[in-house]
Amino acid sequence: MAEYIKFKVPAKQVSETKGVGNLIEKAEEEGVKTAWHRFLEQQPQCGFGLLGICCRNCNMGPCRIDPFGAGPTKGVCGADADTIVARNILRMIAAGAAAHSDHARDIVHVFKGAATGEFKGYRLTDVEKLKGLAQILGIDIEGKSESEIASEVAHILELEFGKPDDEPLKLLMATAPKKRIKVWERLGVMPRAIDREICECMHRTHMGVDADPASLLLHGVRTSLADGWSGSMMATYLSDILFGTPKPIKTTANLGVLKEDYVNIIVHGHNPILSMKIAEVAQSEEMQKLAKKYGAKGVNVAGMCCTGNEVLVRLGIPPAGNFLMQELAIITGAVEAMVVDYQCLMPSLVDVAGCYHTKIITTEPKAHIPGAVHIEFKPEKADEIAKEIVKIAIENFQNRPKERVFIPKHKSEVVAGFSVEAILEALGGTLEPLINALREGTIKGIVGVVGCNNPKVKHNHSHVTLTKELIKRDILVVGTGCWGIAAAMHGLLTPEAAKMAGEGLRAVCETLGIPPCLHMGSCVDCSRILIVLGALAEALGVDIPDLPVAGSAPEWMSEKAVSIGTYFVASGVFTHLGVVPPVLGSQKVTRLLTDEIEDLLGGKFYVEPDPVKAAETIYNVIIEKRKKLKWPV
Ligand code: XCC
Ligand code: SF4
Repeated sequence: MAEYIKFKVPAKQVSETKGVGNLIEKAEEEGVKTAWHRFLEQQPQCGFGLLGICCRNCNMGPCRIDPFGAGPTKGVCGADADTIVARNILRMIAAGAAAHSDHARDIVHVFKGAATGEFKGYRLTDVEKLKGLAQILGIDIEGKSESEIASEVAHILELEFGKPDDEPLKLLMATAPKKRIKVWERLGVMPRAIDREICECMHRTHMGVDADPASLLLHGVRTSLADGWSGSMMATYLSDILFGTPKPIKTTANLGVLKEDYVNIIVHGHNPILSMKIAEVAQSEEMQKLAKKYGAKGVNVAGMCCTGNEVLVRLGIPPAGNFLMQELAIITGAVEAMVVDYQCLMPSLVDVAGCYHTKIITTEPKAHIPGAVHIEFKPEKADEIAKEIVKIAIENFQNRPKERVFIPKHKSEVVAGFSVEAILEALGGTLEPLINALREGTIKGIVGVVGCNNPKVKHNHSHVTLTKELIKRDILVVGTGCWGIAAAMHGLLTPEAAKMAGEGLRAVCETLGIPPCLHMGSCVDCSRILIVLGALAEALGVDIPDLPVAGSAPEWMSEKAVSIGTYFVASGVFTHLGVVPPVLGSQKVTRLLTDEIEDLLGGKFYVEPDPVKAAETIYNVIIEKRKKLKWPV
């Protein structure tokens, strides 16, 4: 249904990415609203919310603190701005950690079923990685079958969620550097069980429990550590074992990957369990034939957001866009089905799809969208269900409004799939060449750039600008999530992009034949960045805060990003945020997060919306770290 569009979007100015502006214009002509339109309708956004000083945690409220000090300074219960801001942030961390880790839980379930042979559609693909994981978890693998080893691994990992004792998380103990573990032990923030820490966040923030901002934030640290070093880590490990550890793979990215004469299916969400199947089934001869019967040349699968990254790094499925482009893909008029699992799915997809022929297919019992077709995915019937979904898409091809199809032609070449294993292989099997390049200063440092899009920021502008500014300064950029897709669409993920890098980084990239920006996968794959950091620190005999590294989330929006940012900081990383988090209502919390936390954990947050300034500061931080290591600057 066409809608009245109250505010027009300055289409050519809201994005750095080619094709986006054209589709926003098309949307307006056709009476379709996008996130940018709704963002304008939301202006001005609530000042209390932006500052983090509204509380709805009990029904004496909602309570708001007057940021100017003239009105109320406390809620009905007496909670002040510090308590309220800290509690709100803790709840964001809890939600983010829950999203990542619940995703991990689903993967463990399938992994276990693959191990026992119960889920016939899945198998253990990377057995080397399975054995490696078993060994670091302390499992004796001598004489055991793959299935036995996997079952034991699954048993330990299942317990990570809810084991009843106070022992630290096993996967964290197996993967985090010893020096870090000591720091966390001293602070009393070693996580015990993933669900428990998340549950405790909810308990502490309930009316009348924890009122001390420092204590609240430290629990946030603990919860985020459970996410990074166990929940997300587990999702990465097990996805690699099930579907293969990513290796460099070539494809293209941007809306131009949609094909006019083909049935286009977009997989969107986060979990690879279904998206990998859809990609596999869609490419089968049977489905390609069926598509021809319906007048198409075949079936084309494209990705969106992180499930898009999962199939990109393993199968070379081209991403059609990142977070803010999900509606635009439908607005092309050329998408027969968008198959979603969970996280980062705008409920508006159904409204937009209503103006075209696209079917939005939800598949997860925990993620329904009113108006979507719901086909519940069950791993025991993976192939059947994937087939059913692909068929629906194919049959929908005949309903495509041909006269309204417009696919922007733009797409860029991409090499993605840099797992830690792939990076090691590119380096010739050891970290030594990278360490030497860092030590000599050929590469000045490494920055992990991750995270979303946010209409508060010019779409992809901060991702791309910050990245270019960093590589120009001989800083190797690694990253995940929607950053990865932004970098892909802007040509930063090709070996040729080395031309945009400083002399030193350029030489290293050219010798190794790698891009100056390495796409490591989806958001849960930020765990791969942790592994790299840990390995570098251990190899150099230092702790992570000593390394010339930093993190950045230039356009973040999701609560998962808050959890990621926090575990980066807790792991000792200087972490830049390009969008202001809702903490400014409390000077105390702001100071804790952007300053004092560094004394405790070695990392801290740094907030700067301007990507050029941010790059400059990050560079300076890296130079300081180099000086402390007595490395040339
Ligand atoms: Fe953010 Fe994580 Fe979502 Fe993209 S998909 S919008 S969380 S970057 Ni992972
Ligand atoms: Fe208000 Fe306190 Fe209730 Fe929050 S917990 S809504 S501040 S009374």
